[in-house]
Amino acid sequence: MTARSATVNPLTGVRDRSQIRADHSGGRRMRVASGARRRRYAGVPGDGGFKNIFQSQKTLRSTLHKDRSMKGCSMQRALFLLGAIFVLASSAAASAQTLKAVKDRGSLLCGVSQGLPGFSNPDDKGNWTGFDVDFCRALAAAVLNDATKVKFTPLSAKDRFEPLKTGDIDVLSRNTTWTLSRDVSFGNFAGVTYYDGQGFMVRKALKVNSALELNGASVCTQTGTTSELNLADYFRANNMKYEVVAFGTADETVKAYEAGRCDVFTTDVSQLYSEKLKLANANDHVVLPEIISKEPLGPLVRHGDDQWFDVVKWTLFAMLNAEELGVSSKNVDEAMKSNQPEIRRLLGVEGNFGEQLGLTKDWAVRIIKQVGNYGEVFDRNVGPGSKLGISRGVNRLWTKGGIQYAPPIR
Ligand SMILES: N[C@@H](CCC(=O)N[C@@H](CS)C(=O)NCC(=O)O)C(=O)O
Repeated sequence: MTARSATVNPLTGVRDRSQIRADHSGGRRMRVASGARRRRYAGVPGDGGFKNIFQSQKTLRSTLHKDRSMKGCSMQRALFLLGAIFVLASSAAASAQTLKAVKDRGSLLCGVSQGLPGFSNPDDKGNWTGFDVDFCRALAAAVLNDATKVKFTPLSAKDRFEPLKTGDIDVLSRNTTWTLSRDVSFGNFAGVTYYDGQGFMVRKALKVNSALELNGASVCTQTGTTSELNLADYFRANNMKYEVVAFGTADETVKAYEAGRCDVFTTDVSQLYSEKLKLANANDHVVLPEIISKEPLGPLVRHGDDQWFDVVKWTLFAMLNAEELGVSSKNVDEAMKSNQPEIRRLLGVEGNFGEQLGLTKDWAVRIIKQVGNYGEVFDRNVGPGSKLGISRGVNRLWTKGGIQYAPPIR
């Protein structure tokens, strides 16, 4: 294998993806797979799901059009169509009122993963904790003035999108990668809470130093994820053979890997670090240096509800802006007395920004006080001082060399 160059990816402290690309074009000897056995992938994870209301209305319009051209259209049919229009119109109205529904209910319904330490995991007392969990807590603090008023629904990768459509959850905060097809089919991504990338974990005993040495390996992964799709791309692009062993839940995937049913475990790198904590002998395993994809993870809301979309977006932006302005859970009361205009606007001392969102003046104060700014949430759950020990990398603020950047409050 060619010697790897030492450029380090700030995301994970390992080699940079762009460098991997450069290496590929730099004359690396490709393995040529003879008769590569490949699984065919039919489409995006969970694809073929539901249509949104806009699509349904288009279908309805074309139905109406055809109907008009039909002679002898019965009264019954006209009534049926009118009824259908009414149902569509009222479901559009319902989906546009999530903020009101959350306020009326007095709790937020938040979809999370089924158990991913550092991101969303119940503790010994059954309280949900983690980075994705804290985002929902921040949202509840902003809307309900109580970060504890959240009902968490654990969802598998494959089943995570449907509950958003049916209204069983108000927001999906579950290490979900923002992709074009998900954006079109499943809802609106409210931003990127965590910039991630996909990696590989292997047993140290295999003495593998690079993903490019994995020709012929069996790889464990979870169904309904971008990981499955990227895996196929990566091995194809590098002319390597592999066998995929896919499972419906993270626990099954990790157990299978630990039991030796596959040589490699692949998912987003943050999740590799998280799942590694579940292994009996974590030190016997190593995360390989390659990052094979972009995985911008963020919260997802239903299509057709701009007000709620704004509330979720600005909850994230408030946390980022607070960090940028040096406002934290520890000094927020003091910061209220600041004469810096940006701090005054963030904390509702000046302007009516909370009201514009359908909240109250002190919406951001509540987020910061009850949950913390972005940096506090990162450090507490996944940062170097936590069990996961992930360096901030590209998730540092843009003012600190990273790519986390929030629009201004004004
Ligand atoms: N970010 C990727 C992967 C997400 C994913 O579900 N990864 C698995 C990797 S183990 C996971 O987090 N499982 C946790 C669970 O099912 O609770 C995606 O959106 O498709």
